Amino acid sequence: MKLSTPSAMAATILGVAGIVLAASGGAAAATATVGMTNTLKFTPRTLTVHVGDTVVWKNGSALTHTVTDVPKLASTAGDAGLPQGAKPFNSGYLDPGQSYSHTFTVPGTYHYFCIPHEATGMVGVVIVKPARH
Ligand SMILES: [Cu+2]
Repeated sequence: MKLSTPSAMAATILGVAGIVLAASGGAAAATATVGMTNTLKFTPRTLTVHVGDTVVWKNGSALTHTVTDVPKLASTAGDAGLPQGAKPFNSGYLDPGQSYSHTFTVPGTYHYFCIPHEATGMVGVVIVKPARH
């Protein structure tokens, strides 16, 4: 095989890495989707996934929302919460049509909220169970 350009080299490296990822772990990681609505809700409000899974939040509304799990940014204690060892995350402002994704690596219960709509109850929960075996 002739690798004449850096991009060809990169494509080859990525291809090999893809095979390794697909073959390791015994179970493929999954992707789950949460919607963000005009009625100021995350749907589903509570989602259960497994370690290694990715959640994609899609703003299908006409409003701007955030996906925020940063305890110091919450007006009400308990609207944000993370298991020990998990890092806070924050999408920033998502315009209509935009998405944000987060891959969960620490099991436990995550309470998150939308910054502009926390006061009106736009909060959600992700429960992360140990990795599939
Ligand atoms: Cu919102």
